[in-house]
Amino acid sequence: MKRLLISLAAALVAGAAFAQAALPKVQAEVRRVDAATQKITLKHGDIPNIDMGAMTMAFRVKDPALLEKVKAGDKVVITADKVDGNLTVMSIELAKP
Ligand SMILES: [Cu+2]
Repeated sequence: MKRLLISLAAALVAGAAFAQAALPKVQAEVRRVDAATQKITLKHGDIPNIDMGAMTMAFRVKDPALLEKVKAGDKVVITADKVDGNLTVMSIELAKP
């Protein structure tokens, strides 16, 4: 069972990585996580794929589960894109120290 779960998790990670391969990774720092509205406020660096310079702003998230991995103050690496006209965080992971 454990082995199956690990395989499943690996497949999901591989699938996610493939889907986001085209989006540039962006350094950011978490300022606020709002689970109720499913938004995250990030101080982010340049996001070339959506023509955005560095700033602090709130994003929607592709999946609410992304918010469970991080908290205010965390240094992270994100990918972001425009989804139905809304700026959306597509992936988020803790930055390697
Ligand atoms: Cu911005």
